[in-house]
Amino acid sequence: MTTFNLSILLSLAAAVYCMPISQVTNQDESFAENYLKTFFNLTEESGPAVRRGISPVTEKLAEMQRFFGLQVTGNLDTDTIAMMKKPRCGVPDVNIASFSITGKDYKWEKNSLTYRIENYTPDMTIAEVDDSMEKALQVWAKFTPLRFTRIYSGTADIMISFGRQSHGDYYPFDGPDGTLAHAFAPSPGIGGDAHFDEDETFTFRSNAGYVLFMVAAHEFGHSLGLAHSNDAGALMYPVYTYRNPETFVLPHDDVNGIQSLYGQNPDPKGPNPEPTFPTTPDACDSTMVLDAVVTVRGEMLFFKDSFMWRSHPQSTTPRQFLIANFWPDAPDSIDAAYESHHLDRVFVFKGRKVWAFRGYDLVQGYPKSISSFGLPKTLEKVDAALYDVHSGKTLFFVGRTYYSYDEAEKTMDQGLPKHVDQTFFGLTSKVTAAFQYQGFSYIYSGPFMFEYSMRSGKLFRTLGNSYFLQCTNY
Ligand SMILES: [Ca+2]
Ligand SMILES: [Ca+2]
Ligand SMILES: [Ca+2]
Ligand SMILES: [Zn+2]
Ligand SMILES: [Zn+2]
Repeated sequence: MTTFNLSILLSLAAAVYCMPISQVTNQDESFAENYLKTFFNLTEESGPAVRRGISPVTEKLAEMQRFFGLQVTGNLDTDTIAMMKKPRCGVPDVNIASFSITGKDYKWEKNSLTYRIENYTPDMTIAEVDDSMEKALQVWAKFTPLRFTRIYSGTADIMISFGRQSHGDYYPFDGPDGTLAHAFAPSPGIGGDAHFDEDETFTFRSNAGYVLFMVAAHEFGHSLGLAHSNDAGALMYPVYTYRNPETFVLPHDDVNGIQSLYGQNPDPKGPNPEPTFPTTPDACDSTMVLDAVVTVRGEMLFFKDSFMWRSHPQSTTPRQFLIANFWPDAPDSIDAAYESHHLDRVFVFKGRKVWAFRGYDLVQGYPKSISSFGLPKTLEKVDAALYDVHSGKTLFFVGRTYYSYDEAEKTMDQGLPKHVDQTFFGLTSKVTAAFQYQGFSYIYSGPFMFEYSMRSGKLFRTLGNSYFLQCTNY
Protein backbone atom coordinates (compact mmCIF):
# COMPACT_ATOMS: atom_id res chain seq x y z
CA MET A 1 0.00 0.00 0.00
CA THR A 2 1.35 3.43 -0.85
CA THR A 3 1.82 6.26 1.56
CA PHE A 4 -1.12 8.01 -0.04
CA ASN A 5 -3.50 5.18 0.67
CA LEU A 6 -2.22 4.87 4.17
CA SER A 7 -2.55 8.53 5.06
CA ILE A 8 -6.01 8.71 3.51
CA LEU A 9 -6.96 5.57 5.37
CA LEU A 10 -5.95 7.06 8.68
CA SER A 11 -7.76 10.31 8.18
CA LEU A 12 -10.87 8.67 6.78
CA ALA A 13 -10.99 5.97 9.39
CA ALA A 14 -10.94 8.77 11.93
CA ALA A 15 -13.59 10.67 10.04
CA VAL A 16 -16.01 7.80 9.48
CA TYR A 17 -15.74 6.16 12.81
CA CYS A 18 -15.36 9.14 15.00
CA MET A 19 -12.37 7.44 16.53
CA PRO A 20 -10.85 9.62 19.16
CA ILE A 21 -7.65 10.39 17.31
CA SER A 22 -4.89 11.93 19.36
CA GLN A 23 -5.23 15.52 20.50
CA VAL A 24 -4.14 18.27 18.16
CA THR A 25 -0.40 18.61 18.66
CA ASN A 26 1.92 21.61 18.42
CA GLN A 27 3.15 20.12 15.17
CA ASP A 28 -0.43 20.12 13.86
CA GLU A 29 -0.81 23.77 14.86
CA SER A 30 2.18 24.92 12.86
CA PHE A 31 1.11 22.64 10.00
CA ALA A 32 -2.33 24.29 10.06
CA GLU A 33 -0.84 27.77 10.16
CA ASN A 34 1.25 26.99 7.11
CA TYR A 35 -1.78 25.51 5.36
CA LEU A 36 -3.81 28.67 6.00
CA LYS A 37 -0.94 30.87 4.80
CA THR A 38 -0.60 28.84 1.61
CA PHE A 39 -4.24 28.26 0.69
CA PHE A 40 -6.28 30.90 2.52
CA ASN A 41 -3.96 33.91 2.48
CA LEU A 42 -3.42 34.05 6.23
CA THR A 43 -1.39 37.17 7.09
CA GLU A 44 -0.56 39.03 10.30
CA GLU A 45 -3.37 41.54 9.91
CA SER A 46 -6.12 40.01 7.64
CA GLY A 47 -9.80 40.91 7.41
CA PRO A 48 -12.72 42.63 9.16
CA ALA A 49 -13.11 40.05 11.96
CA VAL A 50 -9.56 40.77 13.09
CA ARG A 51 -10.45 44.43 13.55
CA ARG A 52 -13.22 43.20 15.88
CA GLY A 53 -10.59 41.43 17.99
CA ILE A 54 -10.75 37.92 16.54
CA SER A 55 -7.36 36.38 15.82
CA PRO A 56 -6.33 36.05 12.15
CA VAL A 57 -5.90 32.27 12.60
CA THR A 58 -9.44 31.86 13.94
CA GLU A 59 -10.85 33.96 11.11
CA LYS A 60 -9.03 31.94 8.46
CA LEU A 61 -9.84 28.61 10.12
CA ALA A 62 -13.54 29.53 9.96
CA GLU A 63 -13.14 30.50 6.30
CA MET A 64 -11.45 27.17 5.54
CA GLN A 65 -14.13 25.21 7.46
CA ARG A 66 -16.89 27.02 5.58
CA PHE A 67 -15.22 26.27 2.25
CA PHE A 68 -14.99 22.53 2.94
CA GLY A 69 -18.44 22.26 4.56
CA LEU A 70 -16.96 21.39 7.94
CA GLN A 71 -18.52 22.49 11.20
CA VAL A 72 -17.48 26.14 11.55
CA THR A 73 -15.84 26.30 14.97
CA GLY A 74 -12.80 28.49 14.32
CA ASN A 75 -10.90 25.83 16.28
CA LEU A 76 -8.39 23.35 14.98
CA ASP A 77 -10.47 20.22 15.61
CA THR A 78 -9.63 16.73 14.38
CA ASP A 79 -12.01 16.89 11.39
CA THR A 80 -10.31 20.08 10.24
CA ILE A 81 -6.78 18.77 10.58
CA ALA A 82 -7.82 15.56 8.76
CA MET A 83 -9.12 17.63 5.84
CA MET A 84 -5.91 19.69 5.79
CA LYS A 85 -3.80 16.55 5.53
CA LYS A 86 -5.53 15.22 2.43
CA PRO A 87 -3.49 15.29 -0.77
CA ARG A 88 -4.46 18.29 -2.86
CA CYS A 89 -3.68 20.89 -5.47
CA GLY A 90 -1.19 23.64 -4.63
CA VAL A 91 -3.32 26.54 -5.86
CA PRO A 92 -4.92 28.67 -3.08
CA ASP A 93 -8.65 28.38 -2.26
CA VAL A 94 -9.36 32.03 -1.43
CA ASN A 95 -11.86 34.12 -3.36
CA ILE A 96 -14.09 31.28 -4.29
CA ALA A 97 -17.71 30.66 -4.99
CA SER A 98 -19.14 27.69 -6.81
CA PHE A 99 -17.20 27.67 -10.12
CA SER A 100 -15.80 31.12 -9.41
CA ILE A 101 -13.12 32.44 -11.65
CA THR A 102 -9.61 33.52 -10.73
CA GLY A 103 -9.77 37.27 -10.33
CA LYS A 104 -11.63 39.14 -13.00
CA ASP A 105 -11.03 38.00 -16.51
CA TYR A 106 -8.26 35.49 -16.43
CA LYS A 107 -8.91 33.79 -19.69
CA TRP A 108 -7.15 33.24 -22.98
CA GLU A 109 -8.11 35.70 -25.68
CA LYS A 110 -7.78 32.97 -28.29
CA ASN A 111 -9.28 29.52 -28.68
CA SER A 112 -6.27 27.80 -30.24
CA LEU A 113 -3.69 26.98 -27.60
CA THR A 114 -0.40 25.14 -27.72
CA TYR A 115 1.08 22.80 -25.13
CA ARG A 116 4.46 21.21 -24.69
CA ILE A 117 5.58 18.38 -22.40
CA GLU A 118 9.04 19.47 -21.29
CA ASN A 119 10.08 16.36 -19.35
CA TYR A 120 8.70 13.05 -18.11
CA THR A 121 8.14 11.23 -14.84
CA PRO A 122 9.92 7.87 -14.47
CA ASP A 123 6.72 6.53 -12.82
CA MET A 124 5.01 5.85 -16.15
CA THR A 125 5.90 5.18 -19.77
CA ILE A 126 6.27 8.13 -22.15
CA ALA A 127 3.21 6.96 -24.07
CA GLU A 128 1.16 6.87 -20.87
CA VAL A 129 2.18 10.41 -19.90
CA ASP A 130 1.42 11.69 -23.43
CA ASP A 131 -1.96 9.98 -23.39
CA SER A 132 -2.84 11.29 -19.91
CA MET A 133 -2.01 14.90 -20.84
CA GLU A 134 -3.82 14.73 -24.17
CA LYS A 135 -6.97 13.25 -22.61
CA ALA A 136 -6.85 15.73 -19.72
CA LEU A 137 -6.93 18.64 -22.20
CA GLN A 138 -9.74 17.00 -24.17
CA VAL A 139 -11.84 16.96 -20.98
CA TRP A 140 -12.09 20.74 -21.42
CA ALA A 141 -12.07 20.88 -25.22
CA LYS A 142 -15.18 18.69 -25.33
CA PHE A 143 -17.35 21.43 -23.82
CA THR A 144 -15.71 24.58 -25.24
CA PRO A 145 -14.40 26.06 -28.50
CA LEU A 146 -10.84 25.54 -27.14
CA ARG A 147 -8.48 23.46 -29.29
CA PHE A 148 -5.05 22.22 -28.22
CA THR A 149 -2.03 21.60 -30.43
CA ARG A 150 1.07 19.89 -29.15
CA ILE A 151 4.47 21.38 -29.99
CA TYR A 152 7.87 19.80 -29.36
CA SER A 153 10.16 22.84 -29.17
CA GLY A 154 9.97 26.51 -28.31
CA THR A 155 7.51 28.09 -25.89
CA ALA A 156 3.94 26.82 -25.73
CA ASP A 157 1.06 28.55 -23.97
CA ILE A 158 0.84 25.61 -21.58
CA MET A 159 4.29 24.34 -20.61
CA ILE A 160 4.03 21.04 -18.71
CA SER A 161 6.82 19.79 -16.46
CA PHE A 162 7.66 17.53 -13.54
CA GLY A 163 9.89 18.82 -10.76
CA ARG A 164 10.58 18.34 -7.08
CA GLN A 165 11.01 20.84 -4.23
CA SER A 166 12.33 24.17 -5.67
CA HIS A 167 11.74 23.87 -9.37
CA GLY A 168 12.16 27.35 -10.82
CA ASP A 169 9.19 29.34 -9.52
CA TYR A 170 8.43 30.83 -6.13
CA TYR A 171 6.27 27.87 -5.09
CA PRO A 172 8.48 24.92 -4.08
CA PHE A 173 6.88 21.48 -3.78
CA ASP A 174 6.76 19.64 -0.47
CA GLY A 175 7.95 16.07 -0.97
CA PRO A 176 5.56 13.07 -1.09
CA ASP A 177 1.81 13.77 -0.59
CA GLY A 178 0.51 17.19 0.49
CA THR A 179 0.66 19.27 -2.68
CA LEU A 180 0.55 17.17 -5.86
CA ALA A 181 0.75 19.83 -8.56
CA HIS A 182 -0.06 23.46 -9.36
CA ALA A 183 -0.80 25.57 -12.41
CA PHE A 184 -0.93 29.23 -13.32
CA ALA A 185 -3.89 31.23 -14.62
CA PRO A 186 -3.84 32.44 -18.24
CA SER A 187 -1.27 35.16 -18.99
CA PRO A 188 1.97 35.36 -20.98
CA GLY A 189 5.12 33.63 -19.69
CA ILE A 190 4.50 31.28 -16.77
CA GLY A 191 0.73 31.78 -17.18
CA GLY A 192 -1.05 28.58 -18.18
CA ASP A 193 1.91 26.39 -17.16
CA ALA A 194 1.35 23.24 -15.13
CA HIS A 195 3.91 21.70 -12.73
CA PHE A 196 3.68 18.22 -11.22
CA ASP A 197 5.45 17.18 -8.02
CA GLU A 198 7.94 14.47 -9.00
CA ASP A 199 8.04 13.25 -5.40
CA GLU A 200 4.58 11.74 -5.97
CA THR A 201 4.00 8.38 -7.58
CA PHE A 202 1.85 9.02 -10.63
CA THR A 203 -0.06 6.22 -12.31
CA PHE A 204 -1.86 5.70 -15.58
CA ARG A 205 -4.97 3.85 -14.45
CA SER A 206 -4.42 2.16 -11.11
CA ASN A 207 -5.34 3.53 -7.70
CA ALA A 208 -1.88 2.65 -6.33
CA GLY A 209 -0.71 6.24 -6.73
CA TYR A 210 -2.15 9.48 -8.06
CA VAL A 211 -3.80 9.06 -11.44
CA LEU A 212 -1.93 11.56 -13.63
CA PHE A 213 -4.94 12.10 -15.88
CA MET A 214 -7.10 13.24 -12.92
CA VAL A 215 -4.41 15.53 -11.48
CA ALA A 216 -3.66 17.01 -14.94
CA ALA A 217 -7.32 17.55 -15.85
CA HIS A 218 -7.73 19.55 -12.62
CA GLU A 219 -4.56 21.58 -13.20
CA PHE A 220 -5.52 22.41 -16.79
CA GLY A 221 -8.73 23.89 -15.36
CA HIS A 222 -6.45 26.46 -13.68
CA SER A 223 -4.40 26.82 -16.89
CA LEU A 224 -7.63 27.89 -18.57
CA GLY A 225 -8.70 30.33 -15.85
CA LEU A 226 -10.80 28.40 -13.33
CA ALA A 227 -10.34 28.68 -9.57
CA HIS A 228 -11.24 26.07 -6.97
CA SER A 229 -14.85 25.09 -6.40
CA ASN A 230 -16.32 24.06 -3.06
CA ASP A 231 -18.62 21.54 -4.77
CA ALA A 232 -17.26 18.17 -3.52
CA GLY A 233 -18.24 16.60 -6.84
CA ALA A 234 -16.43 19.14 -9.01
CA LEU A 235 -13.16 18.40 -10.78
CA MET A 236 -12.03 21.81 -9.48
CA TYR A 237 -12.53 20.75 -5.84
CA PRO A 238 -9.03 21.22 -4.36
CA VAL A 239 -8.70 17.76 -2.78
CA TYR A 240 -7.56 14.79 -4.88
CA THR A 241 -10.13 12.06 -5.46
CA TYR A 242 -9.60 8.84 -7.32
CA ARG A 243 -12.02 8.40 -10.22
CA ASN A 244 -11.95 5.89 -13.01
CA PRO A 245 -10.35 7.69 -15.98
CA GLU A 246 -12.17 5.40 -18.43
CA THR A 247 -15.60 6.59 -17.36
CA PHE A 248 -14.83 10.13 -16.18
CA VAL A 249 -17.16 12.84 -17.47
CA LEU A 250 -16.67 16.49 -16.54
CA PRO A 251 -19.12 17.34 -13.73
CA HIS A 252 -21.83 19.95 -14.12
CA ASP A 253 -20.19 22.60 -11.92
CA ASP A 254 -17.01 22.56 -14.04
CA VAL A 255 -18.96 22.64 -17.32
CA ASN A 256 -20.77 25.76 -16.09
CA GLY A 257 -17.49 27.33 -15.03
CA ILE A 258 -15.56 26.77 -18.24
CA GLN A 259 -18.50 27.71 -20.45
CA SER A 260 -18.95 30.98 -18.56
CA LEU A 261 -15.43 31.84 -19.77
CA TYR A 262 -15.33 30.42 -23.29
CA GLY A 263 -18.87 29.47 -24.30
CA GLN A 264 -20.06 26.14 -25.68
CA ASN A 265 -18.44 23.78 -28.11
CA PRO A 266 -19.69 24.88 -31.57
CA ASP A 267 -18.64 21.55 -33.06
CA PRO A 268 -19.53 18.71 -30.71
CA LYS A 269 -18.42 15.44 -32.27
CA GLY A 270 -19.92 12.00 -32.12
CA PRO A 271 -23.45 10.66 -31.90
CA ASN A 272 -23.72 11.61 -28.24
CA PRO A 273 -22.28 15.10 -28.03
CA GLU A 274 -23.96 15.97 -24.73
CA PRO A 275 -23.34 13.19 -22.22
CA THR A 276 -25.24 13.56 -19.00
CA PHE A 277 -22.69 15.17 -16.76
CA PRO A 278 -22.77 14.24 -13.10
CA THR A 279 -24.62 16.74 -10.93
CA THR A 280 -23.91 16.86 -7.23
CA PRO A 281 -27.09 15.85 -5.36
CA ASP A 282 -28.66 18.67 -3.38
CA ALA A 283 -30.16 18.13 0.08
CA CYS A 284 -32.58 20.98 -0.66
CA ASP A 285 -34.12 19.10 -3.59
CA SER A 286 -37.45 17.79 -2.26
CA THR A 287 -37.79 15.36 -5.18
CA MET A 288 -34.51 13.60 -4.41
CA VAL A 289 -34.75 9.85 -3.79
CA LEU A 290 -31.86 8.42 -1.78
CA ASP A 291 -30.28 5.13 -2.91
CA ALA A 292 -29.60 3.78 0.59
CA VAL A 293 -29.11 4.79 4.21
CA VAL A 294 -27.01 2.98 6.80
CA THR A 295 -25.73 3.52 10.32
CA VAL A 296 -22.08 2.97 11.10
CA ARG A 297 -21.20 2.90 14.78
CA GLY A 298 -23.78 5.53 15.64
CA GLU A 299 -23.25 7.71 12.60
CA MET A 300 -25.52 7.84 9.58
CA LEU A 301 -24.46 7.55 5.95
CA PHE A 302 -26.84 8.59 3.14
CA PHE A 303 -26.11 7.45 -0.40
CA LYS A 304 -27.04 9.07 -3.70
CA ASP A 305 -25.33 8.32 -7.04
CA SER A 306 -21.57 8.59 -6.51
CA PHE A 307 -22.03 10.68 -3.33
CA MET A 308 -22.62 10.14 0.33
CA TRP A 309 -23.48 12.40 3.22
CA ARG A 310 -22.13 11.58 6.63
CA SER A 311 -23.95 12.77 9.71
CA HIS A 312 -22.73 12.18 13.22
CA PRO A 313 -24.43 13.18 16.45
CA GLN A 314 -22.07 16.05 17.33
CA SER A 315 -22.28 17.69 13.93
CA THR A 316 -25.11 20.00 12.96
CA THR A 317 -24.50 19.81 9.23
CA PRO A 318 -24.04 16.52 7.41
CA ARG A 319 -21.02 16.56 5.14
CA GLN A 320 -21.05 15.45 1.55
CA PHE A 321 -18.31 13.28 0.03
CA LEU A 322 -17.75 11.10 -2.97
CA ILE A 323 -18.22 7.44 -2.00
CA ALA A 324 -14.80 6.86 -3.56
CA ASN A 325 -13.28 9.06 -0.86
CA PHE A 326 -14.30 6.51 1.76
CA TRP A 327 -14.43 3.22 -0.03
CA PRO A 328 -12.50 3.26 -3.31
CA ASP A 329 -13.59 -0.36 -3.78
CA ALA A 330 -17.31 0.38 -3.46
CA PRO A 331 -19.60 0.84 -6.47
CA ASP A 332 -21.53 4.04 -7.23
CA SER A 333 -25.33 4.22 -7.29
CA ILE A 334 -25.75 1.42 -4.78
CA ASP A 335 -29.07 -0.35 -4.17
CA ALA A 336 -28.95 -0.95 -0.43
CA ALA A 337 -26.73 -1.14 2.65
CA TYR A 338 -26.90 -2.34 6.23
CA GLU A 339 -24.63 -2.63 9.23
CA SER A 340 -24.05 -5.96 10.93
CA HIS A 341 -23.26 -5.30 14.59
CA HIS A 342 -22.30 -8.96 15.06
CA LEU A 343 -19.62 -8.91 12.43
CA ASP A 344 -18.72 -5.22 12.69
CA ARG A 345 -19.22 -4.89 8.97
CA VAL A 346 -21.19 -2.76 6.57
CA PHE A 347 -22.71 -4.62 3.64
CA VAL A 348 -23.25 -2.69 0.42
CA PHE A 349 -25.50 -4.09 -2.33
CA LYS A 350 -25.60 -3.42 -6.02
CA GLY A 351 -27.25 -5.71 -8.55
CA ARG A 352 -26.50 -9.33 -7.76
CA LYS A 353 -23.38 -8.45 -5.78
CA VAL A 354 -22.64 -7.58 -2.18
CA TRP A 355 -19.51 -5.89 -0.79
CA ALA A 356 -18.47 -6.04 2.89
CA PHE A 357 -16.40 -3.33 4.55
CA ARG A 358 -14.73 -3.35 7.92
CA GLY A 359 -13.73 0.22 8.53
CA TYR A 360 -12.19 1.42 5.33
CA ASP A 361 -11.18 -2.00 4.04
CA LEU A 362 -13.00 -4.35 1.74
CA VAL A 363 -13.29 -7.68 3.56
CA GLN A 364 -11.37 -10.43 1.79
CA GLY A 365 -13.44 -12.62 -0.49
CA TYR A 366 -15.86 -9.79 -1.45
CA PRO A 367 -17.74 -8.87 -3.57
CA LYS A 368 -19.87 -12.02 -3.39
CA SER A 369 -23.20 -13.01 -4.87
CA ILE A 370 -26.31 -11.89 -2.96
CA SER A 371 -27.38 -15.54 -2.98
CA SER A 372 -24.74 -16.00 -0.25
CA PHE A 373 -27.46 -14.63 2.06
CA GLY A 374 -29.89 -17.28 0.82
CA LEU A 375 -31.69 -14.83 -1.46
CA PRO A 376 -33.14 -16.47 -4.59
CA LYS A 377 -30.64 -16.97 -7.41
CA THR A 378 -33.11 -15.37 -9.82
CA LEU A 379 -33.29 -12.10 -7.83
CA GLU A 380 -31.78 -9.20 -9.82
CA LYS A 381 -31.28 -6.83 -6.89
CA VAL A 382 -32.52 -5.78 -3.47
CA ASP A 383 -34.07 -2.31 -3.09
CA ALA A 384 -33.25 -1.69 0.57
CA ALA A 385 -31.92 -3.47 3.66
CA LEU A 386 -32.47 -2.89 7.36
CA TYR A 387 -31.03 -4.64 10.40
CA ASP A 388 -33.72 -4.96 13.08
CA VAL A 389 -32.09 -4.83 16.51
CA HIS A 390 -35.14 -6.40 18.26
CA SER A 391 -35.42 -9.56 16.23
CA GLY A 392 -31.75 -9.81 15.20
CA LYS A 393 -32.96 -10.16 11.63
CA THR A 394 -31.99 -8.29 8.53
CA LEU A 395 -34.85 -7.36 6.23
CA PHE A 396 -34.15 -7.31 2.51
CA PHE A 397 -36.76 -5.27 0.66
CA VAL A 398 -37.67 -6.15 -2.88
CA GLY A 399 -40.39 -3.87 -4.23
CA ARG A 400 -43.39 -4.16 -1.87
CA THR A 401 -42.11 -7.34 -0.21
CA TYR A 402 -39.30 -8.35 2.08
CA TYR A 403 -37.16 -11.34 3.01
CA SER A 404 -35.81 -11.76 6.53
CA TYR A 405 -32.42 -13.17 7.34
CA ASP A 406 -31.39 -14.45 10.74
CA GLU A 407 -27.99 -12.94 11.49
CA ALA A 408 -27.15 -15.41 14.29
CA GLU A 409 -28.23 -18.56 12.45
CA LYS A 410 -27.07 -17.21 9.08
CA THR A 411 -30.19 -18.56 7.42
CA MET A 412 -33.07 -17.07 5.49
CA ASP A 413 -36.44 -17.42 7.25
CA GLN A 414 -39.14 -19.64 5.75
CA GLY A 415 -42.38 -18.53 4.12
CA LEU A 416 -40.92 -15.54 2.30
CA PRO A 417 -41.20 -13.02 0.85
CA LYS A 418 -43.85 -11.23 2.91
CA HIS A 419 -45.70 -8.04 2.08
CA VAL A 420 -44.15 -4.99 3.74
CA ASP A 421 -47.45 -3.93 5.33
CA GLN A 422 -47.36 -7.08 7.47
CA THR A 423 -44.64 -5.36 9.48
CA PHE A 424 -44.96 -1.71 8.49
CA PHE A 425 -48.63 -0.94 8.83
CA GLY A 426 -50.18 0.95 5.96
CA LEU A 427 -47.09 0.82 3.76
CA THR A 428 -48.26 -0.02 0.26
CA SER A 429 -45.59 1.47 -1.96
CA LYS A 430 -42.18 0.22 -3.02
CA VAL A 431 -39.37 0.57 -0.46
CA THR A 432 -36.32 2.48 -1.74
CA ALA A 433 -34.14 2.70 1.39
CA ALA A 434 -34.40 1.77 5.07
CA PHE A 435 -32.58 1.94 8.38
CA GLN A 436 -33.14 2.05 12.14
CA TYR A 437 -32.04 4.88 14.36
CA GLN A 438 -32.71 5.79 18.00
CA GLY A 439 -35.82 3.67 18.47
CA PHE A 440 -37.37 4.24 15.05
CA SER A 441 -37.45 2.40 11.76
CA TYR A 442 -37.17 4.75 8.80
CA ILE A 443 -38.66 3.39 5.61
CA TYR A 444 -38.09 5.42 2.46
CA SER A 445 -40.37 5.21 -0.52
CA GLY A 446 -39.72 7.53 -3.44
CA PRO A 447 -39.45 11.12 -2.14
CA PHE A 448 -41.18 10.18 1.16
CA MET A 449 -39.84 8.73 4.38
CA PHE A 450 -42.04 6.98 6.95
CA GLU A 451 -41.11 6.98 10.61
CA TYR A 452 -42.27 3.86 12.49
CA SER A 453 -41.89 3.20 16.19
CA MET A 454 -39.64 0.17 16.59
CA ARG A 455 -41.59 -1.05 19.64
CA SER A 456 -45.19 -0.60 18.57
CA GLY A 457 -44.74 -0.72 14.80
CA LYS A 458 -46.95 2.39 14.57
CA LEU A 459 -46.47 5.01 11.88
CA PHE A 460 -45.46 8.25 13.58
CA ARG A 461 -44.72 10.75 10.84
CA THR A 462 -44.36 11.09 7.10
CA LEU A 463 -41.23 13.05 6.20
CA GLY A 464 -39.04 13.72 3.16
CA ASN A 465 -35.80 12.06 2.03
CA SER A 466 -33.73 15.04 3.14
CA TYR A 467 -35.14 15.11 6.70
CA PHE A 468 -31.79 14.14 8.26
CA LEU A 469 -29.70 15.97 5.68
CA GLN A 470 -30.81 19.53 6.38
CA CYS A 471 -30.98 21.91 3.54
CA THR A 472 -27.95 24.15 3.96
CA ASN A 473 -27.38 26.32 0.95
CA TYR A 474 -24.82 28.98 1.54
CA1 LIG B 1 2.72 29.82 -20.47
CA1 LIG C 1 3.89 16.76 -2.67
CA1 LIG D 1 -32.34 1.53 -2.73
ZN1 LIG E 1 -6.31 23.28 -8.03
ZN1 LIG F 1 5.81 25.29 -10.00
